Amino acid sequence: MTAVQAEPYEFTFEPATTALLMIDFQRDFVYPGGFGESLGNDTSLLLRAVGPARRVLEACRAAGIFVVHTREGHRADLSDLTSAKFCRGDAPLRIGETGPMGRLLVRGEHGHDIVDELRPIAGEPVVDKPGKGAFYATDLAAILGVKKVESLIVCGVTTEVCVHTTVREANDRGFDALVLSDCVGSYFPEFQRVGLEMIKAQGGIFGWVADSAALLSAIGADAGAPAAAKA
Ligand code: TIU
Repeated sequence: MTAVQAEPYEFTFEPATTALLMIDFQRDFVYPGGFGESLGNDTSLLLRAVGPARRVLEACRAAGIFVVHTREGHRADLSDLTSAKFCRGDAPLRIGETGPMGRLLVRGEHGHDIVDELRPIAGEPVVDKPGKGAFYATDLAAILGVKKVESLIVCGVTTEVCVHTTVREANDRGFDALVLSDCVGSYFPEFQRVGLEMIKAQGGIFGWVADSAALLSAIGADAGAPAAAKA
């Protein structure tokens, strides 16, 4: 068992039955010109999570921990986009409309894909999800089941939307989830703070929270080491 200093108390996991879940690190959320900015947000707040998440990704790969990535988005014909989702907000550009990185949140478009720094490698499934939660209308549960995963280490964006929804769903499905505070990001500093508080409150009502340094130290990686050069 590996033990991580976490809140509200130590998080223990068996690396062989653990997955690193990288949620929605897509250009559409993290960079200007995408879906996130079209909703009126400052994307630089999300970019801060990419460096720490990259160190965790590389350390988990080196430790042999299974990695799964998710992407939020829709079919090109938008047949899986509900009006309940399409109509949210007062955005100048909506899902499916064309911005500088292609059609917003549409699969196959440049903006829909994962940022270069965190690009998946062979053996790391990418789960395309039409909703906020990663279990809704996806095969994520099947993939984790085949690998006999019991514990999740979670990085991603945004903290209070797709990360929260997914971690709540994971808890209901019986997974223990550790959320890494500096590897998740919100467009709203207040939501980042409160979102993390909510996970670990009430004795860890639906998860644990630690920073990436605590995880890296637990798996024997050096938190201070620079991330390896881009492939
Ligand atoms: N808007 C926002 O905060 N998030 C999303 O729309 N999706 C995800 O969190 N991935």
